[in-house]
Amino acid sequence: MITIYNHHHALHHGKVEMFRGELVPCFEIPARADYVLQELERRNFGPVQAPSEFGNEAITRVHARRYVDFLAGAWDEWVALDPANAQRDAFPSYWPIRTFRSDVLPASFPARMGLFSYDAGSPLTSGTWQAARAGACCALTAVQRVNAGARSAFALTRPPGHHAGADFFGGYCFLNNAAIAAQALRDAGAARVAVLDVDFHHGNGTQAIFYDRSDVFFASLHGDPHTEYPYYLGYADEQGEGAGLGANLNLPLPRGSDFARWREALARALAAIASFGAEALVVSLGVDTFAGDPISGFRLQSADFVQVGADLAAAGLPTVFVFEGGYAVAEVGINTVNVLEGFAQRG
Ligand code: SP5
Ligand code: ZN
Repeated sequence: MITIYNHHHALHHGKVEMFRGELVPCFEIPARADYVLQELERRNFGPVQAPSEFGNEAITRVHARRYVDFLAGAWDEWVALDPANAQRDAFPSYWPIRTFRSDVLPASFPARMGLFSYDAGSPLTSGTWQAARAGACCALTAVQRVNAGARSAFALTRPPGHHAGADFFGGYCFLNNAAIAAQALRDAGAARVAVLDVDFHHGNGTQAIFYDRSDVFFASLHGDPHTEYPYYLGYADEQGEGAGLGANLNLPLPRGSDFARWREALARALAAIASFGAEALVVSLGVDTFAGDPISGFRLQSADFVQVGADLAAAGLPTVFVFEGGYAVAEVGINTVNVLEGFAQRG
């Protein structure tokens, strides 16, 4: 399997995130992608290539232009507030929750920071835009490889993407790489595309982007939002709206779920994708379902990820893998490459 690797990922390097009144060290760190790359190379898994360049047009197919413009200039605006900010990660302090307006674009940078985000756990740093933009190019290049006939391709990038919506960041995510990939597959001629999100956390951004659309099916297996981040979306009764009704499937599972239980849900998601008639598949590949993950609550073992890959391959669809979460840094490479290897073996 071809890997498209984001050589610029480390330009995004948050120091801290807000957690229960404290700034704690970031979980989403550059070493995560380094470990995955190292493991790919150790197993001699396949070619690792650089992404091609793409303009912002493919990004604004799923993201609002005013959000993309905001991200591109955010770090400079943050430092312009106070030169000392150059040493600090940027965080929002205000959010336009219910009863506030979100149609007006405030001149104030901190006000826009809140308009375009939903949590205080996602530091924006000097190179966040460059890293996220290169990540979108990775996803688009992986799509190109699959469109050229490859059975599958893996976009190895960070920051992750599945929590980012059309016009907001959060959950360590800025540009929704999986959604960008799905849209690119549609634009290249696939009539129906499925996004399957196996990260521990619900892919609220991806769901929201495609919620009213009948051409992109979204299925997600994740920790029950009653108790797990992102809390406010990901419930089983969210089935899509308008033309998209029936094209959204959430399979929340209780904290502590083991692989047997998780795999039953995977089978349900894959059956739904098959009856939808998808011609191509995008997998939001988070491995924070691992038992040793420091911020998640499922109990998958490293060997289970090989079976996950084989189950995904059995769907028989051209497949673009996009790297998402997974914070047990020492095992993130093994677990991720186990999925890819299970897929490739089953072919
Ligand atoms: C892509 C992805 O997996 N994003 C996850 C974002 C989760 N953000 C909330 C994390 C809460 C951190 N909890 C720390 C617990 C320390 N014991
Ligand atoms: Zn996650």
